[in-house]
Amino acid sequence: STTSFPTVALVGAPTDIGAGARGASMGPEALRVAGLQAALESHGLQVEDRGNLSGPANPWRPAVDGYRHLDEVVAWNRAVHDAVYAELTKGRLPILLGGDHCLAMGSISAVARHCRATGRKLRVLWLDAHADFNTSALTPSGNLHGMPVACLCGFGPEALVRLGGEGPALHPQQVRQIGIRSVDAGEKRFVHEQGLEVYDMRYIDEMGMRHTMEQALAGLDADTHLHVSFDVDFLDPDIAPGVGTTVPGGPTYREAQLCMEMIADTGRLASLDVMELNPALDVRNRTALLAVDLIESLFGKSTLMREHQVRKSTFQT
Ligand code: 6HN
Ligand code: MN
Ligand code: MN
Ligand code: MN
Repeated sequence: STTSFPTVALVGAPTDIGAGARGASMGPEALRVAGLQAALESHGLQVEDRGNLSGPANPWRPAVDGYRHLDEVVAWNRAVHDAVYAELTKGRLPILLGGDHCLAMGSISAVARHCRATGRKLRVLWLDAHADFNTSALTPSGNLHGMPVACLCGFGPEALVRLGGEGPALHPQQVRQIGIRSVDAGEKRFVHEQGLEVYDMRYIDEMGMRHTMEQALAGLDADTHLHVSFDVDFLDPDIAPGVGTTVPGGPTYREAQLCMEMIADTGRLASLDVMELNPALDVRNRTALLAVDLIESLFGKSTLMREHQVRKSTFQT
């Protein structure tokens, strides 16, 4: 039940420093306007809005040595790392309001550091149309929002790989990617080489979201910190147009709800990123409203399921 969640801390990171389109910098405010805090409170959660972090402006420059805006991306991720780590230390459940997906380097490096300090296991669910596993040699764009998973696993510039201290934050085996349908050619080879566990759209089409999530969530125990990194472009663009890098053929409304509900059912959610929402490309804030709806499910918004299960077991006995 929702009462088992710690106090939630909303941390806004209003930047599009790692993206290929401007506008994700307005994501945090769009999520607030869509009623995120009140929605969570309506399910009994305690929510504290920490406001927005600050960092360098977006200079909109071309790539240098395979990276766009590397210094600015480092500065933003240091701010995110420190803020998320501070919330975890206080026992809060941080929700990072992005901002583009490069900022997951800051949040997940903080989560990994917290897990090391407290002796907990870490599992990361990466909900995304993209694998975000490019390197400076593989990237077609130089945009660092296409590289966070690689950097977190140790493949990236030293300043980003070491955000959380010595050594990479993650081992590829701790990551489960769901909804993937756009991976660059070199990136695809690297994903296979590193052995990432990927549940792409073909897998979801053939096996269904229920089986997919059973696989992705298998093996979680009471000692596992579950981090969800939710790139809003995970969703089908028909229901979620407000993102910079739409890819057709994503999860439907019900598939996405089921995904969130099954995560909620584990009772292990301990930190969350909500990334890539781009209000400049949205239609009357509908993508933000949908994101809020899905986040409610992630925190156990009640459905008829419990009642249904009670009835089913009544019939079975
Ligand atoms: N995202 N693979 C493309 C690139 O430029 O590296 C797109 C990345 C999109 C990243 O949506 O978080
Ligand atoms: Mn903790
Ligand atoms: Mn992403
Ligand atoms: Mn994406």
